[in-house]
Amino acid sequence: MHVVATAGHVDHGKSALVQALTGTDPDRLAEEHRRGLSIELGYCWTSLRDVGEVAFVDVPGHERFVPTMLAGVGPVPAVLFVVAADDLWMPQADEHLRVLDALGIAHGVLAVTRCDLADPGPTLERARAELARTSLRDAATVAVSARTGEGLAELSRLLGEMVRSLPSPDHEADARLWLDRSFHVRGAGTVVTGTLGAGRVRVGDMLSTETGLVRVRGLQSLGRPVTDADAVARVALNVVGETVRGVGRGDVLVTPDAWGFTELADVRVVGDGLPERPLLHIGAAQVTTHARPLADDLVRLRLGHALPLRIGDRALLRDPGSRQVWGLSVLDPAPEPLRRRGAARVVAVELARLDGVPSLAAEVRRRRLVRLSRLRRLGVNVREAADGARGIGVVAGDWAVSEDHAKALRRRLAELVREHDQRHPLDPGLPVAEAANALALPSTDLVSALVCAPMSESAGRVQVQRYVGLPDDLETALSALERDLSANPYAAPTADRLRALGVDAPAAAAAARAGRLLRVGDGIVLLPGADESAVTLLGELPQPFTTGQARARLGTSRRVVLPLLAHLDRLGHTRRLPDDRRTTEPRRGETHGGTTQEGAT
Ligand SMILES: Nc1nc2c(ncn2[C@@H]2O[C@H](COP(=O)(O)OP(=O)(O)OP(=O)(O)O)[C@@H](O)[C@H]2O)c(=O)[nH]1
Ligand SMILES: [Mg+2]
Repeated sequence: MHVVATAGHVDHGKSALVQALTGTDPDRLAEEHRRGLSIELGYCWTSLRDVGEVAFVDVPGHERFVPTMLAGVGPVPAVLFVVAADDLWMPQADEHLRVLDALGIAHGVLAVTRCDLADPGPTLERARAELARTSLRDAATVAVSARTGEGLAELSRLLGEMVRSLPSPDHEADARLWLDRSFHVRGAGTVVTGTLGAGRVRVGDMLSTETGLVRVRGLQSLGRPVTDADAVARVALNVVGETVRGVGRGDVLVTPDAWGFTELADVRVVGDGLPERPLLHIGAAQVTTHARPLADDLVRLRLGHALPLRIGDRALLRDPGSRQVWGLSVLDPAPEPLRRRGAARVVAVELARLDGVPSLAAEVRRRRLVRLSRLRRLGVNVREAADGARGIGVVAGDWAVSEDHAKALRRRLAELVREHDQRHPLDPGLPVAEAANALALPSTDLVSALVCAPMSESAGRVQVQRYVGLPDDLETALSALERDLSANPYAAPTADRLRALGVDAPAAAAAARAGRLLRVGDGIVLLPGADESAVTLLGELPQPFTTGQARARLGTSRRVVLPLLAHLDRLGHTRRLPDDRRTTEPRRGETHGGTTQEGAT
């Protein structure tokens, strides 16, 4: 099934056209017939040749019913835009078009209707020019008359072509059903209807609301009882459960445990002049918000009530007073509260790097220590975590630690073990539980996963192998260097600093042999692993990158970056081009870029 919403100015012929296409009048209410206009959303369907069933959500055009229109188009991926041949380009045509553009709806057909009343030419030209400036620029156009039937066959053909070009929804995805209607049926109880945008619903399913669970007792699609329905679909659900009462338009039913309901979201907004309290429209929901600007186009929204949002969700902000709209994409539906001064600035810098495509590596890196189940609820495909995806240092059970954070934790763990052994020379080895505590880690499995040479774990304790041959004064010097470099990993100690610590060339060589220092060039030493993490950081630069860009990304000087890049070239991690720029080379078993959508098989 495909679902198409209508759009267009009041009284321009949307409902008449839907009726001509489907044989059903979308205006169900007596009041709608009396007043000759649509008030509520109308639902009809037909079967198109080579395409199958197409359901229409017919929206009202009157300016007072724009929120209803938004509930209608919100969850629907395609639109039939209707303009009357015998009228001008009107305000709600304009407003509806701005809404569709802000939502990024790119699939549509433009029908200039009532062509029995006037020459459709001028209207067609004007409407095409308006659409050309929006996401609907590629919409096919046709002149029709609901009265005489002219152009209807062509409209059906174009609609069929358009819906066939829609991306096919993922039936295995987690279900999210935005409700646009609820009513009571004697003998059955509560029935809710909505557009299923992703996933599948079945009779017997349990679904979550914000406050509890409901059970799907019966299911109808296009007026017929069915046992299951796959997205995209119009569905009517007979639901039972304690939280059923009061469920209606704007509520949402989702696969239990697969979504996070959030009252806070960091978003990227398109357009200027966002007021402090815009309304958020997503799916068929409308909630009040408080918008806190973070930087440029980045905003933190506090929602009037919680919604199941995911990274990459498109939505709309609207100022009902000025009728202005802003499109948004969700970057982070689970941000940390801004507690410290200057926190907003730090968050804005992080958000500026995000593009609304859920990325496991990026999310683990910015959150440092995170539950994979939490990331999954945000729409991140976490299956790659098991295969050691780039940017992830350690995975233990449900927990993932970023590469950088894992490195810092390992260093600190080794220090803790050495401190412990100094205090308790007869009882060497730090108990794993104590280590978890000292490192503020939520599970001892994480400690075990962090243990690597020169550390080892046995009998519930972490041991550090003693280095033979490294004199005590060199150990002291190395501790000082480890402290320096853990604060600033690419600021290699200067010759003066090394001299002051008594680390001459033979001492540096001995430390390097013992795996305690990494020598990347003459007199340039870093901590082991600094080369690996440099590759990760450089991989994030636009490729190819210059030496200057590499220096800035690593926050270091030419003195360090030149030998470091040469070292990476030698290891095959980077490749130097004839113009002296470089690219990072994909690590074995990995490809560049390429994120997989959640649930894709
Ligand atoms: N002559 C002629 N009249 C039409 C045609 N299509 C619609 N109409 C008339 O135009 C008027 C408005 O049609 P509707 O289909 O109710 O318009 P609408 O866009 O659904 O209006 P709202 O839902 O209120 O926004 C009605 O009186 C229809 O009979 C057409 O192709 N030719
Ligand atoms: Mg209508």
